[in-house]
Amino acid sequence: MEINSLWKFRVDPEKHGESLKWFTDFDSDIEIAVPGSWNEQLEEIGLLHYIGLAWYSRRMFLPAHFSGQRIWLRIGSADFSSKVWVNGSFVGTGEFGFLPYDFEITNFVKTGCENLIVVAVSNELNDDSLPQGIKSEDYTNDNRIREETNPPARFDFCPFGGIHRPVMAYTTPRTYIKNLSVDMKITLPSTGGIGVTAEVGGDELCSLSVRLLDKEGNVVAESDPGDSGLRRELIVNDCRFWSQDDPYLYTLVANLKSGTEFKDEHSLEIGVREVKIEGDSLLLNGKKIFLRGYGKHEDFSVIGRGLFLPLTVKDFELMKWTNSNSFRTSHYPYAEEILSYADKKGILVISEAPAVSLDLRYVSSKALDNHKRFIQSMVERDRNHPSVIIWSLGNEPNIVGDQGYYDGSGKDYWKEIFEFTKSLDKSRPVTVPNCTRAGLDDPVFQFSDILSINRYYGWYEYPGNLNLAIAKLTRDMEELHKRYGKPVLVTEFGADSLPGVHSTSLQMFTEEYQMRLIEGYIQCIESKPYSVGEMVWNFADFRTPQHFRRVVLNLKGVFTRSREPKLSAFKLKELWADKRRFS
Ligand code: GCB
Repeated sequence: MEINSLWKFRVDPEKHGESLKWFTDFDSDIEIAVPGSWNEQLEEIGLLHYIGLAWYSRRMFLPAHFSGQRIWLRIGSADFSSKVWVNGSFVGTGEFGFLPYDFEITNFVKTGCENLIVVAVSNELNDDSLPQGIKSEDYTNDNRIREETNPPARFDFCPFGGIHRPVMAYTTPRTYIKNLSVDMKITLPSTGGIGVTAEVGGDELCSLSVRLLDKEGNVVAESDPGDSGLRRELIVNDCRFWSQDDPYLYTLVANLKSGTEFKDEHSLEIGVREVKIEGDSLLLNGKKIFLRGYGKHEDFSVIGRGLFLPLTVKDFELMKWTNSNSFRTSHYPYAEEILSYADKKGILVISEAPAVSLDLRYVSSKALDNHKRFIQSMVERDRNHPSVIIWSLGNEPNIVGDQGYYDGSGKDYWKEIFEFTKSLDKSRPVTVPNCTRAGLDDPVFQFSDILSINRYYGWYEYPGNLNLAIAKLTRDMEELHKRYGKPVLVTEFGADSLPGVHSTSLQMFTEEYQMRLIEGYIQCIESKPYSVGEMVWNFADFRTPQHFRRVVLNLKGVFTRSREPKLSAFKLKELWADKRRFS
């Protein structure tokens, strides 16, 4: 049962709501739509740049037939943290943004009547949070006052606040399937090996059985009914592998029993596929692939970072229209609905943890622990999506160019993060995009399976000079590959452009300049045998904190914020139609 639409809303800049017991409800005439950010919806009451606490409340009617089962409340995401009360009782905390939280509320609710949900959401960040926060004083202390943004942020996207993904109430049986984790191994030409492990909630001893259905509903493989335990393995002969050209999904049905008694059943769409790095190549089902795509954001006018499915449909159509095959969820995990859509549409995804511009000088053991726990939840949430082919564990560490980063602290930090991720999932390559300022000695390269670089030659460095830009890009790529001997992926490159501004000669901010820079980069990247992809920054213009470098939006979109194509979109469509390099 979705609990979206309009919620009562009240900001709490003084943070006195808890002592005033607002969790038992509060007075307010203001309403806000969920999912959606408060920033643009409620700009007129002063919330465009608001950083702080805000309270949401809503009554939900729970039908009588919910009784006798476990009742859950799920918040798809509330950024960047939240606390939840039901009928005045505290039920839990959503520690991280961008990820869902499920709270069991069985003992706090009554069925057949209305129940009160109150959520306090904060978009404040600090040194230990993910993403890491920054204060105005930090800029002053570092002598970087010209870099200060308003609101202060370590990253170049709006720190939208609010409940951003759907809120739901649902039931499970007392003994239930808590989690299903699917792993696979393929044998060419057409055998699929699928492993399924279930985690069970409740105290009964259970066993799992699974069956796999094709699109027509035929059972193509099933587990042996005599087996016990919570792990099952299936072999699928003549398996139709999932790929970007044929995103075929099977339905996996998992059934839980205690003795002979049925307990729970769950179904999941899965794609059978395998991702590998071999030498300088990225392989999907043993075949070389090359990523042609974008860095994106969850960002749109008015709704902010809120999930808006019409936009998801439109964006995927536009990605296909430009002949792209992939995107990176810069700089945080996107809504599950978007990943499921990528599974269906055959779009390849790099899913990213929100460790953006991590400043190791301020990192404590708590921050490291938070980073690891975030990755664990992200992997648990997204590991069954065939579209997710690479994990990105952060973006552009050491953007401040701190020397201490190279003397061990950066290396120790990233070693632990990479090893931890590999211990959770060995089936996907892992990477962290590096920035120019951190340079080619960045410790992330030692641990990454793919060397990812974000480069802005021709924009922040060597502005307006495309020849020099391409020469510098070439030098970085060659040197990187020589030093580390791994495939190279250019995860970001681009230029701002103001739609409708044109010039016959090279001139920054024109549509032509953006187009020619993108074209030059693509020609260079695609000429290197060790490169495995290019992702243009950005798919669409997006809102970002105030700074003299930005005219309200970051304008590096190939599409405007409302999704009209700029010249570069037509150029990409043409360049990416050419598949010769990969046939
Ligand atoms: C970057 C960041 C991205 C920014 C981009 C830019 O390197 O990864 O978050 O938006 O540069 O446009 O400056």
